[in-house]
Amino acid sequence: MMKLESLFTEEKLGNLDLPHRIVMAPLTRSRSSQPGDIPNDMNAEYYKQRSSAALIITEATQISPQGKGYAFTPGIHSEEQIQGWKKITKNVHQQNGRIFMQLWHVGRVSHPSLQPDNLLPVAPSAIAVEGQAFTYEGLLDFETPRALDVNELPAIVEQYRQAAINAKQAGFDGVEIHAANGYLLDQFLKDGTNKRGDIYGGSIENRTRLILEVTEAVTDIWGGDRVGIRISPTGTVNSMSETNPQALFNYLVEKLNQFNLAYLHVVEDFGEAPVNDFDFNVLRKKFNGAYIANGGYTGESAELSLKNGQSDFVAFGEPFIANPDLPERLKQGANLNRADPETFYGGDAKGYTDYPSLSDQVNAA
Ligand code: 8OZ
Repeated sequence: MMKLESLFTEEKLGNLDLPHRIVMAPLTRSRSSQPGDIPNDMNAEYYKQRSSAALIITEATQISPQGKGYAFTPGIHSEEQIQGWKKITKNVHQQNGRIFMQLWHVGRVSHPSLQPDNLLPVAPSAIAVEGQAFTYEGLLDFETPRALDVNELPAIVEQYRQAAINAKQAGFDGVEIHAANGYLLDQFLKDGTNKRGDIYGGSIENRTRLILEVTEAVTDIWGGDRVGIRISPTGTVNSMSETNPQALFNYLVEKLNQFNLAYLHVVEDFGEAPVNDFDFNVLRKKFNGAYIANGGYTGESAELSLKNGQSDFVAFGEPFIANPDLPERLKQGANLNRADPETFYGGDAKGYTDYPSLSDQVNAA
């Protein structure tokens, strides 16, 4: 067995000292209290159990009612939600953990039944996602979204700014801007979804405009060293496509450097066919903060990535669902519990807070 030495060295992330390199990836679990999309005690227990991550990044959290696209996901736009999140940040801090909130606007990946006044979801251009939305009435076909007017974009930036303020009130250590996986900011970035003729569409400079405005607003609140951003340059989930991802993301990363962000979090693989000519290392070399790699890593492949200088941290998703004490398990070379996909989204404590840690297993034996 390979020794996972690099995984267990300390490293700075922004101005935070992290004890090792194993980050908990953002994971949608769809278990907030209704009505109101409010984080609850069960959610607080789930995050507490996972406090030994070098950094927890929360599940994607809607910045506004309009930013919601899935039933049961939590928000950060109401007082009740802020109070709910406080229980989570308190729990994680009591265990000496660190936690960033992931700020999310889904754009077109929503459904009128999830939107204020049952209005159409919004997007850069009126192009529908293929497939179905996860609503309170079950799976429903996506509809063609309404293209945002250029005059509405300052209010979108404002939604991010307010959510960043609310996250600070809720006691987070920082925030991650979700610009990956086909949601609003990714829809503006990529040319398959952005057909705009104004200053937010067309050239790479124009398509990166909204994300840079959002980053400016969020770093205004937090300072760059408490902000990260997540991107998925080659991702195609949610009907995404881009003609020239390398040029687009090279440019974006160069522009992001002005904000001195803590980290760039890159979804390198979402279980899709790899894009052979995309070079993630170019992004890593261009970026002036830490690089968090994500996408199907094991302890061993993460170790190799760190050792080869391809990343500074590695974010694990599924393994953290099933192994609340994942860092300790990797350190000991212990067996990993397997995650049950049936309980990923929605439901109760089953498949959520009932996965055992090593100490639970010893006590049960
Ligand atoms: C899985 C199911 C629902 C949402 C993402 C927020 O892909 C998500 C998500 C993932 O970033």
